[in-house]
Amino acid sequence: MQVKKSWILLAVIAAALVASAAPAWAQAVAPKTTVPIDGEYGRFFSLPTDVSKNGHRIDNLIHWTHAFMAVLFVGWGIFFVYCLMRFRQRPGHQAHYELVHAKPSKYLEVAVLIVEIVLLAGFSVPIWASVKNDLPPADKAFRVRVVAEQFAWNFHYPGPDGQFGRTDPKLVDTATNPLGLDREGDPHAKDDIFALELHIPVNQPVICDISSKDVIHSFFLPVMRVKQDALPGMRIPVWFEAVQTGTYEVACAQLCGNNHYSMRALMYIQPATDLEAWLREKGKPPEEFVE
Ligand SMILES: [Cu+2]
Repeated sequence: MQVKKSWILLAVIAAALVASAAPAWAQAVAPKTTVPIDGEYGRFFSLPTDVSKNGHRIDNLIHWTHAFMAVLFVGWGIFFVYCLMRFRQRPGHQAHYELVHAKPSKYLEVAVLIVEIVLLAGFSVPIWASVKNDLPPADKAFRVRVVAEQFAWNFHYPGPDGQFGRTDPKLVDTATNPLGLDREGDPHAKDDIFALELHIPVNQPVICDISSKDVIHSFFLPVMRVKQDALPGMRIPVWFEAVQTGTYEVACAQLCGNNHYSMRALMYIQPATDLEAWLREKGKPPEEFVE
């Protein structure tokens, strides 16, 4: 039985429409938190709100790549339909199988190749190098360790001494010491701060060192255009700079288990003074390190 082509086409268009509306729908039905989240999260074909210094460079790259792909898509689509009609089977026409040595198609393919090389070598690689590899100087950056686990984000701040204390997987206790901090053995660990929320300063570079306690997760800050896999046994730095205060979402972008959907945290972007006050409050009595 032959399914009508127009029905298949309709189904494809309907699926594309549903897929494009899915983020907005997911946001509408998502359980509301008591903390209101700022910004928009990509309705239809738009990108999420951008509150980072480098985000526009990533967005530009996404836009250029999509524009170029749209041109290719339309161009190849027209060519495809043209071929279907021009070379259809009909009486009096015989197919012949020799290669066509046409100049225009060669020029077109070279042009596509050049645009792709320019996109990759001229845009992607330099942006990747500066956004990803060139970390800001350590003395200028605010540093946090991010430890992923099924299904939560743990944040580790160095405390007033500015030094991260030693952690040991043997000391991990999900109820009292989720990071496995060696508070007895290492003096630097005594003042370290643990939280389930990410608090960062506005207008200052932030370096997050990403690791995982169990499986592979992915540290995702949509409004910062940051996405980095969290791998057990590795500590991978990512950096960004917020240009606006507010409350935003930290998500996990790697399907990491049954409750992956619930693996989220809040990110508070604050003026430096507010952040210091929060850290002071959080670091007060050692008994209250654990939430
Ligand atoms: Cu996860």
